[in-house]
Amino acid sequence: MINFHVLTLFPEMVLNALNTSIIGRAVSNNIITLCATDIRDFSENKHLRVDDYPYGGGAGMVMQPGPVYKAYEHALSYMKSAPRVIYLTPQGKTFDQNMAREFALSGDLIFLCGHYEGIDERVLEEIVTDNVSIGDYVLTGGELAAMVMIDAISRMVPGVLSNDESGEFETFHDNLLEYPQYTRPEEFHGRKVPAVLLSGHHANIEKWRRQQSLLRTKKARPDLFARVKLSDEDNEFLKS
Ligand code: 6GU
Repeated sequence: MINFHVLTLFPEMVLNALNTSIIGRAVSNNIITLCATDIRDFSENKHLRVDDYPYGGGAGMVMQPGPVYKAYEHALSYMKSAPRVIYLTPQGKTFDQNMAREFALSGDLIFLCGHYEGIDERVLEEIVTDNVSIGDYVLTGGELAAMVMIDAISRMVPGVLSNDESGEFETFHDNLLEYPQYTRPEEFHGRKVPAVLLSGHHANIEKWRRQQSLLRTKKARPDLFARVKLSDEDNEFLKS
């Protein structure tokens, strides 16, 4: 059981996207909960503004600390234990599968999504426990990053994936990328399914898949490949 609570200026964006497909099913089955609080509901002025000019000048606007703090307190009121508060920012630590596994062990998680040039530093100092980025590029806001994280974390929670969808042997296990998959028909646009997969010889199929994973990882992700634990048989194959 894990409770996700997103603090955002665009709650409908987050809820619409995540109440779909596998994550939506997990919400319906009460395996995870998903809430979004609109930071604008806690605006401190009559025009419902939540941003203002940066002290010291410069381009863009900065989100004010007050509405963010009040939205955080509102989210806290739904929670039992002290949650981790994740601020989505390109300045954060890069999200990966290990982080997804670790966050999946949490009870409650709050995701804070910024917009404009960012959020007043003082409220970040007060509430944020983890700064996380999803990669080296700049998004217009934290929402897509929060959605990426919630999807990846949720599928690590027991009961979210069915047996068919189970992620036991898949990309990033042992730092290997997945082998290629085929289904019917046996021939498509003149391309045949590799014969070994039709052979029914399970040991040979496993061996072929391992070899394909090794080749793919070496070619596409040398950084991951450097961390793969190679067996004697793997080394033998890679030499040939
Ligand atoms: Cl977490 N937020 C924003 N705004 N841009 C990003 C990001 C996060 N991660 C990569 N780019």
